[in-house]
Amino acid sequence: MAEPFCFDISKNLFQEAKRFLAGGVDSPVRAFRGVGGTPVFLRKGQGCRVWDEDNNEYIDYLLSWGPMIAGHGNPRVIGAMSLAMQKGTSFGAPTKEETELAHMICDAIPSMELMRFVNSGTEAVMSALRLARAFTGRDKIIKLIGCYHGHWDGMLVKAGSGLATLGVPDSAGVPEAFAQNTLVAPYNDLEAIGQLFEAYPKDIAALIVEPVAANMGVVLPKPGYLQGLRKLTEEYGALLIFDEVITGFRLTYGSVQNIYGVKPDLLCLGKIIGGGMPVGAYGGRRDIMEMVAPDGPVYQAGTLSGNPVAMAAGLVTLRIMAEPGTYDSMEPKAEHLAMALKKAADSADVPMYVSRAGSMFTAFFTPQEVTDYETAAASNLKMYSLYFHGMLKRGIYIAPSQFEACFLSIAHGDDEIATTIKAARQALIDIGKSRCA
Ligand code: KE4
Repeated sequence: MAEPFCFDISKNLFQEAKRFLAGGVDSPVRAFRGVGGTPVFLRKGQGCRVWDEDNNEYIDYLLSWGPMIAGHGNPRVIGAMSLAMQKGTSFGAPTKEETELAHMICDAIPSMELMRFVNSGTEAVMSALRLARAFTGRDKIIKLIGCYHGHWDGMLVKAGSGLATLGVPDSAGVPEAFAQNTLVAPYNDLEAIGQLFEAYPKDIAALIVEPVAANMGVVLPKPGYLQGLRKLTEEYGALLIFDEVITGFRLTYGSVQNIYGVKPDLLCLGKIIGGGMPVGAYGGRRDIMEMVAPDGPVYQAGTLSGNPVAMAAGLVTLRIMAEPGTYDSMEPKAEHLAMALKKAADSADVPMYVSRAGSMFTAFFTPQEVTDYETAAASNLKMYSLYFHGMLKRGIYIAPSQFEACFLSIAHGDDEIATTIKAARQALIDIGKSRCA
């Protein structure tokens, strides 16, 4: 029997962190509030594995919330970053690497005619929304309940991710005036979107959507949903914005549009295109993007936007993912794992609905299909907490929230999948017993 995991050093580090960092963390969902307990402090990652400060080893399905699709410490990525660093880490001036990465992204995503790099997904979203308002001359934005688009004021309305985790549908500090310009509707409900457009036929600048949602857990668009959003936005003169900060280069080499055939007017990226470095991007129709300064009147700027080290990490990560067989190698592993989790839950008499899109998935602790935030929120969060800690103490690191996704990388091998399934079987048996107890 392996030694039980000890978390003493992480616990001490968390107490120290809370002296200087708000909540002891630099992003709320990391604080384990959604699952209880204290966060483990990670010190190293290699491939699909991470180690904490107590030297516990985990198979990592968080992958920094998605970016590490090429695995932690990928030697090709690290090598490119090292070379870039030796030449200078930031110039605040154009470099050819920005053009190279933008060219790769535009080649991979049909709707991406012109784009710009920023430093986070939040920046990408807030810039795209400012641009949409300028292009249409309208103020209102539609977002879907349970989708998360970063922490820009206008998007902190019935958001997903950490806000859903914290059970705080809105954020303090957001002026009512901001919230009034943000209209919300349930995901996967076209009728509700039609009603909003009928109510505000000439006021809506854009509808922003995670085309495959991942911030209420993974929730797939119903057949025809994205096509319906495209039709309604065109009919009423509003822009359609795909927030693909998570799905960009996650489900395929490019965008969800490459799978579903629906082209947005603007698209936001992040995470994978930075290969673990801070990068976001927004872009789309050239006639819209040409409104961005210095060509047009929409101002947006950033000291470290497109910095050489981040560009190097992104370039090599996309080159790796462009190689034949990368996405195909992850698909069967993800499918096998998702099916095995469901089978293990059924055997343990634990209610579970597993929702998967390519190499990302969520195990919802609910007997019903999850199609929107309401059905996601009906999950048994106590069971999820037991599952999270049951997996953690068996060396499997998953998202510390029911309302997030788990991710595979190209470094996850069959052995890791088998180990994960074995751990899940044991964790779910424990839950089954506790529920029966
Ligand atoms: P960032 O500003 O965190 O780089 O991106 C914001 C964002 C925008 N759009 C989507 C679809 C996103 O998922 C995100 C950020 N994702 C969360 C996890 N679901 C980041 C993790 C965190 O907040 O700590």
